[in-house]
Amino acid sequence: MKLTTAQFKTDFLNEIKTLYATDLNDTSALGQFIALGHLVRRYDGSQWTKTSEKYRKKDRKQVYYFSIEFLPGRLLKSNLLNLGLLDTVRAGLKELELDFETISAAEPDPGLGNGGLGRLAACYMDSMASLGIAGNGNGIRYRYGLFKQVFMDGYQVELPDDWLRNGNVWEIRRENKACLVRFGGNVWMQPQADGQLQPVYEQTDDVLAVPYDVGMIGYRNDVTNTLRLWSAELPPSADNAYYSQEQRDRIDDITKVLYPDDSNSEGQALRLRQEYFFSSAGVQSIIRHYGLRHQGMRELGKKIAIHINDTHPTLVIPELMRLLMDDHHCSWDVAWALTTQVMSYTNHTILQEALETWPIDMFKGLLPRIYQIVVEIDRRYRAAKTPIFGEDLVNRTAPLGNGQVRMAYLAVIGSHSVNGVAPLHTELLKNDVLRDLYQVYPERFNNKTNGIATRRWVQLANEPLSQLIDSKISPEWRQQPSQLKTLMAYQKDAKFLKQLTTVKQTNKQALAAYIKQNLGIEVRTDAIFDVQIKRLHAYKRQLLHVLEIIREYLDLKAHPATKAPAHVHIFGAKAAPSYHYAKAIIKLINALADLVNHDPDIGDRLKVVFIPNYGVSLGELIIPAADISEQISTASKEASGTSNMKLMANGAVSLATLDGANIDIIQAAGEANEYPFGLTAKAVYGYYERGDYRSVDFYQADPELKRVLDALVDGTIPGITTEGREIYDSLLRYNDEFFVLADYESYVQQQRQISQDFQDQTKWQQKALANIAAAGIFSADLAVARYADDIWQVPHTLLQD
Ligand code: 26Q
Repeated sequence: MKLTTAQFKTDFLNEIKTLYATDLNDTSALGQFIALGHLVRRYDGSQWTKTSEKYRKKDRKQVYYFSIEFLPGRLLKSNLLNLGLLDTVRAGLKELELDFETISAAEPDPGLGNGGLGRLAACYMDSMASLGIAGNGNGIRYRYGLFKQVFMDGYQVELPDDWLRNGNVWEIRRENKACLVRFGGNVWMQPQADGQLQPVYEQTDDVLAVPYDVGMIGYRNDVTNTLRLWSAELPPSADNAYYSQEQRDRIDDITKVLYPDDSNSEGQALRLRQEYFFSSAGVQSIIRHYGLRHQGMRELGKKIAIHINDTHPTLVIPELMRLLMDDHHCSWDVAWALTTQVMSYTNHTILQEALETWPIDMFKGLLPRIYQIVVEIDRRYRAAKTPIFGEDLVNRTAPLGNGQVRMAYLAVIGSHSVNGVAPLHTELLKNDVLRDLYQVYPERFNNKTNGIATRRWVQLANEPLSQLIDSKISPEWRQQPSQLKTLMAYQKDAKFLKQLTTVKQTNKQALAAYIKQNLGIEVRTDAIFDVQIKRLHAYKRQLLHVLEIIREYLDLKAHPATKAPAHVHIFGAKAAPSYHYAKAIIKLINALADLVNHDPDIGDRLKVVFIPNYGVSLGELIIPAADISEQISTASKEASGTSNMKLMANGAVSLATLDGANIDIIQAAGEANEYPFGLTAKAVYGYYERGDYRSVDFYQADPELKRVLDALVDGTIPGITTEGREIYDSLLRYNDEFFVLADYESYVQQQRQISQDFQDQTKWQQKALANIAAAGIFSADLAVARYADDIWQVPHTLLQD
């Protein structure tokens, strides 16, 4: 949209006056942010309305992306960028003697997700809007987001994330679109005059689902889509009926807090209530919207697509069946055909313990009608497939088995498409986790490699780099990241490579200032910034990185004269509050940091920095400053990874195992421009099959490794008597489940290589450039375009090369 600086200033001052009945000098950064937010909402308002009208007039097929997590990050800057107003607003604020960055930092960062899966959903919302896809998000408006992490005595302590304390400028509460979600009670089927069966519900707990809509603004294309987040409230009947405090709490609890676990399905009833709550509310609202302009349900498959982001929203399948049969009087066969036509499912994990199952007794008690439908899905699946595939395979793959509802199987059976998130991951789904279902439905399986929103992760997070890129190639890359590949023409341009070093320096200075201010640690910006930012999990192997730091420390102590570039190891990671082992690793890292950072023999040559409370906003600060991207999961365990893509796009080189999308990153940027190491997935599976992995052998064969491991238990690192022993035992007594010791040597070798290569900055920046130039293929726009073409079958406006 068009806006002059003068007009913006007038609008902004008016907004301040209307909101606060005072003048600018009397407002805080937060107050200024809220005013700006309101103003942006007004600038966007007509575009949002027009988008819905346009979709309605053209009767466009709608995509609904169901996800129990969305991690959008702060929206002020990205909304301004996408509306084309960022420069105007910055200039206007400057004339008012205000600093845009300060105001922007006052925005709370909504932590409505744990990590990769939630952030992926947010990147895809951005891309759907930017590609003109009629895309809608559907999720939960958690009253409290992911906990805030602080360290006390080196231990993680969790504090509540009260992100709504000052309200949320971006949301619109639409109480007129609320609907009821039923839990518990009894249900029985009553025959009608026409012979049809109708459910009669008795003594249900009814919850009112109230939607809050947030605009998802496309990149300079006049499109604003909707992210709809549901909040649980008392039903209207509560106005004239008695609800005990306990009943009120039970309702409140449903959307009170995000589960802080991203790997373990513990079968908690509240989690199941959350899942059904937003699945049911979302599907009800879809069907109501569809019903407003269509006669009957025949066209449903042509007009809507529902995407299931991991198994958490799988109950959309029986819920749609319920609405089609009970409310719209479809037969089972018609309802089932429509449902499978509409649904598609993405799997994000191959970890067995992360696959969701629910005890049948709990499920039946909480969702009696949905349970009846799942029983019928199960019965029909068995009847149809047993003659073809035999009883054993069908028993192994049916939605009900071992007293459990198996959500992943239900998702595959009820969808027309199931995809993994990187080529290796998809192969492992077919050959391992979902191998039996792959026999039954081979045509449903496909890969959709993850992608990232380059707009947020490069254009916004790294403005110095973006400007440097603009000075060399056409700014088209901002709309079409695949154009970044044309940067390869500057591989030999010494001046350009120097400029890349300067950009990196600038970003490192910004991060160093944050570290100094918040942690009191001084780091050299000519050091290697070696970054590992992701959830703390044994399979992600932060421990392997820690062993390398211990090695570097012992090496510097033993050989003080060693000439090597300074090394700053940077961690950002939250542990699930109940994940004991992950918390022990956090304590270990903090204890090691204490030791290393205060050792006068070490000085500024080695630093360990664990930045607390890692999240989207800190990612935007850390990623542009990274030289090394640590992607060191045990091969086969990380479905894809997405921080690997963000770091690559910002010119970090990957120190990476052949896991998830690392494989594709290494291939895209060229092996010579990365530091691959470690066991392949095949080798890991080989160990499983033969059962002959013995971690102790590695300990005994390598005296340096032995010295490093002994440091965990011999007092070298003060303050970790219990944690050090636990970790030591996990590696040696319990045989090192994630093959840390098997990969140690090749990892260390690459770290040594890095220390050498970093000294030649020209060569180093050539590698960085190769990464930046190749990162375009991991843009979320491309990924979403492939979902649109292959799965959702909706048009989009992606510019092709
Ligand atoms: C399940 C049941 C009960 C409570 C919590 C959960 C739960 C919550 C979140 C299970 C899993 C998650 C999140 C998983 C996740 O983030 N997976 C990551 O998804 C990324 C996007 O595809 C991949 O890049 C990562 O490899 C994958 O780990």
